[in-house]
Amino acid sequence: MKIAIVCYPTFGGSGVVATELGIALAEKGHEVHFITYQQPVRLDLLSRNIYFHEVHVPKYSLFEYQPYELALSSKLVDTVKEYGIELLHVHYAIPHAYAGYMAKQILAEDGIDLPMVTTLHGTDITLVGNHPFYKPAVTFSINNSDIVTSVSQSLKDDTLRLFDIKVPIQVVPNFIDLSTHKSEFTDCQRDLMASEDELIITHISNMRPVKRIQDVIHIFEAIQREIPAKLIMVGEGPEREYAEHRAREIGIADRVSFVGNSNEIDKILCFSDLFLLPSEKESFGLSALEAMASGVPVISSNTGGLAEVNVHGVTGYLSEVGDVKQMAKHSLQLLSNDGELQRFKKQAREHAMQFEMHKIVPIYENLYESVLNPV
Ligand code: GMT
Repeated sequence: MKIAIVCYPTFGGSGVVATELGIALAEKGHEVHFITYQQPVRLDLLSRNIYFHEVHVPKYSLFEYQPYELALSSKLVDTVKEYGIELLHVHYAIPHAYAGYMAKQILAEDGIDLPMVTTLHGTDITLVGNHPFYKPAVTFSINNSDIVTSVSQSLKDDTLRLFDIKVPIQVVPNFIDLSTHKSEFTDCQRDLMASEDELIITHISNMRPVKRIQDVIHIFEAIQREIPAKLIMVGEGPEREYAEHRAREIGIADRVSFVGNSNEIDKILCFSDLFLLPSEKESFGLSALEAMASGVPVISSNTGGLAEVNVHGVTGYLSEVGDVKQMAKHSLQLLSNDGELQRFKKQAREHAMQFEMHKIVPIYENLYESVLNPV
């Protein structure tokens, strides 16, 4: 199949999932065209069957807001015509499904049918898309997609509750390539980050308010009072500065490392003992799955789809959003009992296998087939 994938190219769950899906499809022999404004961060362009088409938005001083959707729709039309693309898969409804719909209509004028698969990822539904300023356009573009998928049952439920949806939504969970996440913990260079007696706690996110990274700092503060430990904060975002300030204010700055965005997530997770994800909202929690795949138990909130990924009492623990005290208690329970910690590490990795890439990618392929060759 010749497939166009539209996604956000930056660090963030939806872009990561879209990129990994494209790579997996290309490895299976499909021709995959990424169409976005920048090369996706996890994309290696030297792979076979992979193309990248950059969307340029020419700046014009009349416009206070440059029309990205328009440029994206035009790029889609041109790329589909030039490469004979058969199917479009857009990740994150805003504005991708809307731009995709426009491209579909323009191509239809030339007698070209371009089926569109829209994957809903989270805040496109629960936070941004739900805003009255966007809602009619988001509802319209979901209802006019040929196939709609959501990354968790919880996100599907939210979509049906918040929007007037007239088409079926299929749940296709996010996935992980387990071969890139090592299962043993001997060669991870943990001495780079901590001394022998210290445990390593990790948080990875794009540090937006929805991630509640101030909770991460407070949970860690309680942990390190009882147990020698270090906290590694991976990612960049608007809340980082405040969290750094808070760590200094409560006197734990020397135990917290903010390392910025990283392409070596698997390396960092390899030497981590516990992963913290106390988010306000999380439709799936890809970073929690990545942690589990590396055998790192997860202490998380119980919002959205997190309970579909992190199993309470098996792969980690879940608490109400904002219940920092209980999250710290659960963390200490695990970290202070090595037998228990090892058991949870093993269980986390085992559970992550349910989301193994080779189980999930064929679901997308079957959906593509069903729309290209309906019975
Ligand atoms: O940051 C992104 O690019 C997407 C991001 C978001 O804000 O919507 O993440 C969402 O999609 C991920 C991949 O499907 C999920 O793992 C995240 O849980 C989800 N984030 C939220 O729902 C807050």
